[in-house]
Amino acid sequence: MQRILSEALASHAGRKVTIAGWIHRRRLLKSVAFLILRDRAGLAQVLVTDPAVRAQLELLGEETVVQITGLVVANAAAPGGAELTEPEITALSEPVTDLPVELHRPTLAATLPTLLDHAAVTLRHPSRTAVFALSAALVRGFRTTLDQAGYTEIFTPKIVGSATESGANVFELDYFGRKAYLAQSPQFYKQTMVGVFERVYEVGPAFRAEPSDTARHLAEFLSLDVELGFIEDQRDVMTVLREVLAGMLASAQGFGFDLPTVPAEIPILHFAEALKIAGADPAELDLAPADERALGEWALREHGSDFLFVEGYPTAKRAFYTHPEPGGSAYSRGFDLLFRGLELVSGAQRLHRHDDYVAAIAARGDAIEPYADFLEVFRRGMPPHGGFAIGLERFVARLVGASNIREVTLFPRDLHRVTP
Ligand code: AMO
Repeated sequence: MQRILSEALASHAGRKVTIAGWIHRRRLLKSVAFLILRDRAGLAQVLVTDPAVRAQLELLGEETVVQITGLVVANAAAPGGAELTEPEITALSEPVTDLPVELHRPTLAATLPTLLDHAAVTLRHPSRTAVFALSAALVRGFRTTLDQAGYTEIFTPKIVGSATESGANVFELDYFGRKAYLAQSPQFYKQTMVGVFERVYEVGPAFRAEPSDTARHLAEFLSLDVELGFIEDQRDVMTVLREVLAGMLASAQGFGFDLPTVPAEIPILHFAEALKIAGADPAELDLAPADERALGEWALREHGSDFLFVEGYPTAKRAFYTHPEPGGSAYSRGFDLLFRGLELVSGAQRLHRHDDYVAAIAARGDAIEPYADFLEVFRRGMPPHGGFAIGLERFVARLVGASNIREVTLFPRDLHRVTP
């Protein structure tokens, strides 16, 4: 018997078919019973009139995995406009304990710890599933946009020999008796690969030993990294980022979320102006979360935009590889993209000359030696280049209005959680 998906029922009216999935819900009425089956495509209604099948159904709990063969009949009141009748039900696997949540309710009523402790089950709820379908579509859009623009996808190691972002929040591990780290970012490798492919991207995990227990930090997140050569300055990178965001959102239509549009020109503020608008102390070297929120409101009010670029962050607060504004300026060619008042992306033009790296590292009082492998490529000819990294979970959390990044992460890792 041909097995079809729930969504295809209506197109098989009048035929005998088999569907398979989980018992989402049972409704045992006086004269008839309904079984709502859930598969990867959605829900299907099964009408039970035979007393023997009804007696069988009464013994099958929710989330039992079943295969059902029956006759498809058009029914405007059923999900998808058709239902399966005269069913023969085969149970393939029966749950052995009660469910931690009621999956058949339209909204999942559970605390965050319950959602996460039982993630493999709570993720079955259609509201949670939709979030991860959205994430996958965003990543697909990221890849497609960059593939079409001539970028090469790279896969770089996540066990690395040195920290890239800052020494403090790096996970150290014992690597055959030597010290190694979990990569905080593919930063060095993506820059290095500009020297090979000119334009590269990577989709991969990034690890941060984040001591901050906040609603927007994870110890492991998905970093969408881009790096490109032959740029004038950070503005070229920001243009690419705009295209990438538009491509991601275009690919994410159709999952039931109301998605924003990316303006043709995302407003840009210089860091110093941003501090003023946020009402922050002009001596500050970074934007606090409250400043970012105020700037998000400003961008929406003044420009009708959910997105805002802030460029020219002080060099002292950015990573050593960031290109400063020329002429002895204290500002850099580093930028952030704020989305609805939250930092979603960091990027910059990078240094590309060997001597500039040596000077920048020395100016920070750091030793050159740990960076020797990275610096080698800058002795061999590197074009002016820059790039950025988007935090996927932050993007999704803001898009779906989740108040905590953990809600949109399959199996979040944080200060307190390393299981399930
Ligand atoms: P940065 O450290 O700002 O930049 O990270 C880039 C983006 O990744 C996301 N992000 C996080 N998401 C969840 N939990 C975390 N702990 C976390 N930390 C960062 C944010 C952030 O904007 N190498 C540079 C990027 C570059 O210049 O190309 C970097 O890693 O959305």
